[in-house]
Amino acid sequence: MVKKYTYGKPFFTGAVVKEISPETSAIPYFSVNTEKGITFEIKLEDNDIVYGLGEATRGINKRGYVYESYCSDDFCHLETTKSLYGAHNFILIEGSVNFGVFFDYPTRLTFDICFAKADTMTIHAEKADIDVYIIEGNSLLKIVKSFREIIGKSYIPPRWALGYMQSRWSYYTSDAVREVAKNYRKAGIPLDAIFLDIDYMEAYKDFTVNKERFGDLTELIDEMKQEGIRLVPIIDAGVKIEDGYDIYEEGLDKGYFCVNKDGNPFSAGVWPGLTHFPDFLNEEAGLWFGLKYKTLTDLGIEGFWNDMNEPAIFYSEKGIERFYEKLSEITNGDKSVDNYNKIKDIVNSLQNSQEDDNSIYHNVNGELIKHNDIHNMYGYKMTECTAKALEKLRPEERTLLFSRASYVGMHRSAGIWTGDNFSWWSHILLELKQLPALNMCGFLYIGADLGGFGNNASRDLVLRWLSLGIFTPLMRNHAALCTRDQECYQFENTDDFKNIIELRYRLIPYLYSEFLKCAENDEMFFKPLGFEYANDEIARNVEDQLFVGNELMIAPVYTQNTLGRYVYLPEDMTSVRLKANGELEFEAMTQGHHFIRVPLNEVVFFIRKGKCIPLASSALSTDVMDFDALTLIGDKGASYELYTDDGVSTDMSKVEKRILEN
Ligand code: MIG
Repeated sequence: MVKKYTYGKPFFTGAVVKEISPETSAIPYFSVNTEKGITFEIKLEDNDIVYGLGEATRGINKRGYVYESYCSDDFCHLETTKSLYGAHNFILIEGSVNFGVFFDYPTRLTFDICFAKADTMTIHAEKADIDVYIIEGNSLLKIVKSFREIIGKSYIPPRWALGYMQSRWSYYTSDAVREVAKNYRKAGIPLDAIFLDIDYMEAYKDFTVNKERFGDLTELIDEMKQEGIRLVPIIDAGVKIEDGYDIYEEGLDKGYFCVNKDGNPFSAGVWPGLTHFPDFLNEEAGLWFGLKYKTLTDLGIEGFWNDMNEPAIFYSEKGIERFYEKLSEITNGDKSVDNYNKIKDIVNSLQNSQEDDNSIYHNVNGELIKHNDIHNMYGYKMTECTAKALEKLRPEERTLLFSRASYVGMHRSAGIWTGDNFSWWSHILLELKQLPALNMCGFLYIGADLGGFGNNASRDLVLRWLSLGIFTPLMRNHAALCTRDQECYQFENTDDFKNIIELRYRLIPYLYSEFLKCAENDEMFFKPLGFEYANDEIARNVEDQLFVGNELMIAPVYTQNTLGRYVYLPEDMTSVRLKANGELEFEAMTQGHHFIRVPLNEVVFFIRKGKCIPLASSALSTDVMDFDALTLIGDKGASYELYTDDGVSTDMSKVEKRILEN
């Protein structure tokens, strides 16, 4: 059951698609204070768990820290980071009370989850204009489902997007792309896509292609497609200011860019140089930008990733003017620490500054709206516009699309990747913890940069991360500029990588089928153990294992130089061990704690009691996989309901449902 409580005049975000009339009675559970903005407060018992917040740092249980929903380009996020790329204001409280709550509020929202006071959670917004939805139900899964029902169905990618994908900032030439494909094929490692980062463009201008380095892009796309490999180009939010560049000139002419208070387009420095930002809050402007993807779909492109759409800003034109003014206050030649600190502050004030977010304006149905009041909607609306345009450009087939910034509601249009992580062991575990929280908000097509984006990845880290990645719908290896190459073939004994990625391909019929079910029924693909075992005190405190779909449990290894790990089984299960030779070994295991040995080149996962899953044979790409020749593994006598289709059609009524008996 969902109830809505409206305070003030909330900005319409479109996150909730179901019409719900606001209650006139006071909100339950919370005390509300409207002295300064609005603050919701609730007392919690020691054993209550707070789930949610989507893409955030720290635990599956969010207790003990302060988080801020404010889409941020935080390329080096630590345990202390409060805001990441997405803003997902859904939380779920389990224990002495059981309910979900969604704060529909498009800009900075602070969640103090038992940090200032161990028994108190407070949620604070600067403006008392907010819609709050209270969702009740008799289990956590039902509460999530009720929430998902009001925010609308999740995006479904084409099936090939569940294949393994390789990315890099950047593959600079079409020959570099060919080289990646050749090396993967030579090593016999499956691959379904290669990503094009910003350097495929001409001077980082959206919807252009660099002629010297990618002059043969059309041929390249066809050649790769023959190999079963799709190319997926990046699109950035900022449009380069350059005379003669059609996107810039049209946007300027039509008034489609975000403006300063004076009505002139807002300018900021990003990769292309000085840019304007399309005003995605203005529907007409958004659709105009979205239809520009045609330049690339016309060449045969079937997937995109939208980046820099928090929006990320290196500096604004006004900001750099302020910078020079402040610099004049610095004493030339002064070697004091004071002066050093001043210089440092002035430089640091340039990037992603609050002052800039306060100076950008949007045109929403003819009304000027301050960016800071709707900040968390920018990437969401960019990607929604992209998706709407792609439906027009490629009406028959699903297009792969994912974004960096997001807000609840964007899950209907696309997936997300979790932004710039590092090649750190702690970021493997962070990914695991974000997955179920993202599912709660409807984001099903999700994954992190496998192997880590920043810093140099070691062979063992990539192997362990892939061993988690084979279970995430979005399975992409991506790395930053100036870091060690981390394509699988760069390391010794590529057969170990091949074996693990082949397991992914064998699992695709299951993963795809579970994905379709979750999208159809508003369910979670990744579940913390406590969602099924709320009365098992140990299960509800497990922070490093997940159910994947309804049949599997995973317990990835996320520490270096280890024999394996402890695993808690909330019920009897069958462990499945992928051996280095590709064979699967099964062992019946009893409920309770176990130490599981997991050599680097093996993967262990668990099939739940009374369940079985289908496996296919692996192939070099999903295009050449046989999705009909399936074998079942798991409990004898169990059955599995398989969802399957042609993998691309936008008509989801074509999905076939078939019962397989083991
Ligand atoms: O400022 O396009 O998160 O995946 O490789 C960096 C270059 C811009 C950030 C993205 C990352 C991408 C990079 N981009």
